[in-house]
Amino acid sequence: MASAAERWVEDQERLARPARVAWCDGTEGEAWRLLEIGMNEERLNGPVFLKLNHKSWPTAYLHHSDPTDVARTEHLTFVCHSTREASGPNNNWMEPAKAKKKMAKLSEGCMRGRTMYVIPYMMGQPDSPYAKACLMVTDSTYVAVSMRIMTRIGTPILEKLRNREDFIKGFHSVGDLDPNHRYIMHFPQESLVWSVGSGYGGNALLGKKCVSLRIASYLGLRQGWLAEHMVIMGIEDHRGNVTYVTAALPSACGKTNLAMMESALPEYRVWTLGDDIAWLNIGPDGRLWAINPEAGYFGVAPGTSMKTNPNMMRTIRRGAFNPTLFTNVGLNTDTNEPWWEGLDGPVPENMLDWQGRPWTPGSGAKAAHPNSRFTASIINSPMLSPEHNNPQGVPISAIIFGARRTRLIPLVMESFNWAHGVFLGARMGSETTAAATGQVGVVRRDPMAMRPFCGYNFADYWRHYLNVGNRLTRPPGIFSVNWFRVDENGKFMWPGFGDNMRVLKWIVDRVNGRVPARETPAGLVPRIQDLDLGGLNISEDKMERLFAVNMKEWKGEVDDIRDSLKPYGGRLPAEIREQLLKLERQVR
Ligand code: GTP
Ligand code: SPV
Ligand code: MN
Repeated sequence: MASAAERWVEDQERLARPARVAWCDGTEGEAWRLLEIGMNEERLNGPVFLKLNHKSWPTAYLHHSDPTDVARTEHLTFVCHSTREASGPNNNWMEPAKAKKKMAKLSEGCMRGRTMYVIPYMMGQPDSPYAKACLMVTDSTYVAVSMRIMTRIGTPILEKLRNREDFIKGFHSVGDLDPNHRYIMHFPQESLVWSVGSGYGGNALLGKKCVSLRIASYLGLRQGWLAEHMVIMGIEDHRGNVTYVTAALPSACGKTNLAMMESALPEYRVWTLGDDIAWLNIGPDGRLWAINPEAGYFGVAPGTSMKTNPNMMRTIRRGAFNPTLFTNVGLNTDTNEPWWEGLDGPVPENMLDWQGRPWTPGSGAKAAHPNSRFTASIINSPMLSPEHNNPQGVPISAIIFGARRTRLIPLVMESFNWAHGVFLGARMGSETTAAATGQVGVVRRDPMAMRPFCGYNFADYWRHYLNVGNRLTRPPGIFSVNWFRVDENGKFMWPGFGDNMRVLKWIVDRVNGRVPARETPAGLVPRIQDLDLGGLNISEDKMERLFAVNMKEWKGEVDDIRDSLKPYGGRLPAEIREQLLKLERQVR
């Protein structure tokens, strides 16, 4: 008798009518076969994969996505609970039956003449009690190769899938790539993702935002855990003690850089566990435990260099485990090497831009798309935590909420308690970036860096967050950080990157009860003398300004926060309303 998995795949085949069906076995031989297929497969203006210089970039390949398809499209992303209220004001909603009809129409025969890859995969270490079994189909060779880098795939996972019905399903087709036929639909009540019309990023690599955040956050609500847009890292001090922290920052606001940081403080070092997504479970010991459901990086290329992120440069140049993919970066045609703005060394003389057109620095536009990315296995990371495969995960001592704010928000702040910490997250705002289509650089509310990723009503999410805190006997401290405050000339006041360790060290000192803090109306901030600023050339005046909390300037901010919470009405938890009232009193 066919398993539920096989029956589901047959249904998709009947709908999409591919020329052939290929079940991915996850072997290494298969990876090279898929790359070979991609190198000979014409899409757009060239092959799916272009082999790069393997002397300097071992196992690296270049891919171009359609120029209309270069970032997540939030306006085309829907979360379809049976009621609009369950999806919340934070999501686009469509009545599930109507949404399915629409998607079925778009999917009808959409894989004609193409291969349908069937990918059995697991989010999380397969033996972890917190891992989830998933199954997806796709007609994109690029997505098939990417999924094997980003997740744990293959036949052993299929065995796990065979005797169960509760796996998470994903249908993906590039369709005709017409933006008018592009939809990323989620059906959380059935653990189903249905994505047509895009071949790039979170729209297409379904294990990432669709499954591990939107679908998983709703599973977490029902099962008592949290799926978060967070880095997981271990911070080791000179005595060898490792403190594990997670950090939530919106897209393209510094998670990957933080997770891979080369510490400016010689007696501290960072161990990476994850750079984008964390699943947080309440352990039997009453602590919060984190696993990274993913197995790879899908990181922003521009700005990545030996100066800003040497460990990532080493990772993407290593190519030891799985291929490394580059998408929408420039190409140095003399050396056949990838190139992007911010890469070390001089600008190459002969270049093609991210659309394959001849490019010179004088041409005004960027050679690499601002949301161009690399895809690389986390195994290639030189600073991979020895705990990365631990099925239980790691115990978390601090949760950090960070955002991109040129004004108001101090470099670091600690919450007074869990409820205040949840409010710090809920009232987060951040200036928008190129990671999603739309205007860049405007402040928008992005609670917990989850605005585009929470698979249900934010009001219910905050209540769930509060409940998780109440169930923890040893809850982590909650902090907020902002690396992006600028001076009157618009220059970043804080050097950032490796120097962020100075802030992390204070956080570690705080959760270990080693230093006192200074109270401001917005939260607790460091006394300057408790920050290790050794070797850093920064004036005392600048340090003061990095921590300035002048509530008189917060009026507009508080108005904006109130407006952002209004749509949740009576559903908003009382604790959040109390915190807002407190803040309102402070600006009066
Ligand atoms: P997603 O993959 O979209 O979720 O992004 P991310 O949060 O992992 O962002 P990433 O680390 O790729 O950083 C994106 C941008 O932020 C890059 O342009 C970096 O140069 C910049 N950035 C990262 N850390 C810092 C920092 O400490 N200071 C400053 N000024 N910029 C930073
Ligand atoms: C993000 O936008 O937060 C990303 C990239 O990590 S994507 O996978 O496209 O969502
Ligand atoms: Mn992300």
